[in-house]
Amino acid sequence: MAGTADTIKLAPLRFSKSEMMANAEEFFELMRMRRTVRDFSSEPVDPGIIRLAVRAAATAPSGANQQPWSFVAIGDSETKRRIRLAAEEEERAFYDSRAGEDWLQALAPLGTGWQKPFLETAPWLIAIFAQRWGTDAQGRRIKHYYVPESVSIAIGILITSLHMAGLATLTHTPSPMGFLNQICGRPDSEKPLVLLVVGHPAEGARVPAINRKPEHEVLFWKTAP
Ligand code: IYR
Repeated sequence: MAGTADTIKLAPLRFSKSEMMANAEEFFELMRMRRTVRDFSSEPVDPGIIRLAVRAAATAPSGANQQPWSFVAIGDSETKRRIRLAAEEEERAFYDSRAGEDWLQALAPLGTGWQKPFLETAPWLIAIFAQRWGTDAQGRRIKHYYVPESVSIAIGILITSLHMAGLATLTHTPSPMGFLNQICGRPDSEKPLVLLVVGHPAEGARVPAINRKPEHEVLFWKTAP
C-alpha cells in the first residue's frame, strides 16, 4: 500500500558554520584538481580501493530507490585486451567515418584517436551498466524509473571517490559498446553507460590545456545571495 514506508531516525552530518565553509572550500580545491587522464601507468592499484569506491557510488540516490546499476571491475590482462580490441574496432569506424567533420572538430583539442592503449595499461577498468528494468522472483519485469539520472549520479560519486583516493580516471564511452555485455557477462536488460579507466597517471603525463567555465556562466542566482 502506498505511503506506509517504515522510517528510521536520520543521523545527519552537522557542522559549525565555519566548518561548513571550510569543508566546502577544501572539497572544491580537491575537485578542481581532477582531470580526465588518457596516459596511465601500469602501477597496480589495490582492489580494496575499487571496492570502496563502488560501495560509495552505490549509495547514490536513485529513482524509487531501485539502485538500477551494476559495476564490473576488470583487472586481468586477457579481459582488458579483449575490451581494447573490441573498443578499437568501434572507435576506428567512429574516427574514420561515423563521427563526421563537426564532431571530429569538437574533439580535436582533446587529441584523441582510435587507438586506446590505456585500456590495457591501466590496472583497472570499471564497466558501469544501467539496469533498464529489473526482474522479480517470478521472472516478471519490474519497471525502473529515472535510470540514466540515477546511474549518472552514481558514476559521479565513483569518479569523485577514486579522485579522493589519488587515482586518475578516464570516462571512456566507445560507441556502440554492446560488446561489454558479452565480455562482462551482463544480461541484455543492462545497458553499458561508461567504461571507466582507473589507475595512476603515467610519469610526466600531460593533459589538454583546457579551462572550466567561470562561475557566472554556470551559476545563476534567481535570488541575490
Ligand atoms: N568515444 C570516442 C570519441 C570521444 C567523444 C567525446 I564527445 C569525447 O569527449 C571524447 C572522445 C573516444 O573515446 O575517443
